[in-house]
Amino acid sequence: MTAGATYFASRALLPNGWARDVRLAVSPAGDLVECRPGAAAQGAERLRGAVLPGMPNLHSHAFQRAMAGLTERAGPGDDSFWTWRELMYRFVVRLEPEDLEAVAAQLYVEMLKAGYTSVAEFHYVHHDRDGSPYGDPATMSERIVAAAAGAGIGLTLLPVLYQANGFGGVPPAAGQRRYVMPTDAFLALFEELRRRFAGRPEIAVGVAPHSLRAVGEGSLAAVAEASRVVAAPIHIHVAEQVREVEECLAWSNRRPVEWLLDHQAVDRRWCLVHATHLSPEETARLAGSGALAGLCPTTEANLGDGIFPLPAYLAAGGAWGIGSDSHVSVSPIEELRWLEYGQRLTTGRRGVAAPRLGSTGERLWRAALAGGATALGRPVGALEPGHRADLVVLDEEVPALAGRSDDRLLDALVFAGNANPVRDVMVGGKWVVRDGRHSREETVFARYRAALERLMAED
Ligand code: NGQ
Ligand code: ZN
Repeated sequence: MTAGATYFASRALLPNGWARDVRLAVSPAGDLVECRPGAAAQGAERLRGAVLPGMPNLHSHAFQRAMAGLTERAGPGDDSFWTWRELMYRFVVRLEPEDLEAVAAQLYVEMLKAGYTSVAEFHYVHHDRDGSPYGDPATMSERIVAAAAGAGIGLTLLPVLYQANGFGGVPPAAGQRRYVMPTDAFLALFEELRRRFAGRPEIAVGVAPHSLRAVGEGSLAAVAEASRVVAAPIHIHVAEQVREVEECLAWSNRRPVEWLLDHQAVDRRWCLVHATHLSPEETARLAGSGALAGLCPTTEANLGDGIFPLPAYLAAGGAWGIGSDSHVSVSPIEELRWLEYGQRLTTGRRGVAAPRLGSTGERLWRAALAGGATALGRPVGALEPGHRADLVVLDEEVPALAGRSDDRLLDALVFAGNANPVRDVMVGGKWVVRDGRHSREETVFARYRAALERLMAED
């Protein structure tokens, strides 16, 4: 093991706000052991700009990065979430394990360069192209782990349970055959992944029942219980599209989030991805549950999902984080900007994310750090002893950040920039990005390009 290291930042965002002259000591295992403001620089490596905790990305389907931009051509009929999903299913059928690893590694390199230092991978492509299980049921999961380890990003692996093509147990469609698993096989996979990756500080394992459309009441209860006994995160897509709300009402007389809150002990271990369509009562109940709303603004815009009721949710004390989901954008800045802009466009107000005095950019960044860390179930998202040494050094030489001190800096970062101001990125005490370059970016990109050529040849 190497010795720990000590760094010095002239300014850094600590849990209580911006601090000056901060000494950050990192243990050999990659944990922060000291974060002391007003300290001396002596003997420490100077960081070359303002330091932020790295952002957790709470929702990713890595393979979808390879189809970003391919679904923007009009077909003969109306385009919607559901027609996009058809194209996505056709793309999934082509993916070999090495393609998944190549695409995920490229995506994770891009995430790191953009300031995400950890990701929750909502992983549902489990089986071979014809739908038969691989000899090792963790084959595809292993590729995700290899991609994350190769890129150097922290990972919360969320194997997905998928069983039906609609509420009430509609049988799965042909395009879903790579996802479908019996509950006992799924629980065995979850246990196996936990066993294989125990003791790896950069990896956590949780569970993800895909949605109330895809998982029935009994299976959902079994998965929730398995995660509860080991205190693992549990993520689920919910109420993303109006049609889903209508189908849930027809099936159960309840709206999706209402149904979930009525049937499960939803608490801060839970992340409800999207949760776009909420009644005022659901909004208040969800906020009060302590669960995270997993907001993915650029994907939600791209798919025409709708706008999350952020003002009422914040007023009720709700927690949230951000995810890049289908990866039409890979930038925490863009997710946060779109989150706020969607609200401004629909409410006619400004500063919606920061209803009290203060910096909107800082409120957005800090809320997403705290929510993301909870959703990932790992000690990340804060420059504080006991947390992973995941940090982002901003290049203060980019014009948008020039002359912007402390609480103006994050406003400039979120609302005023075009160039990516991320200069250096550390994950678990290791530098993965220096001067805007990832240490393995050429190799990773060469593999990605080869995978893309193969995938597009099948078009
Ligand atoms: C997914 N994506 O699992 O990739 C979904 C589409 C579905 C988003 N919901 C599939 N954005 O919801 O059935
Ligand atoms: Zn999703």
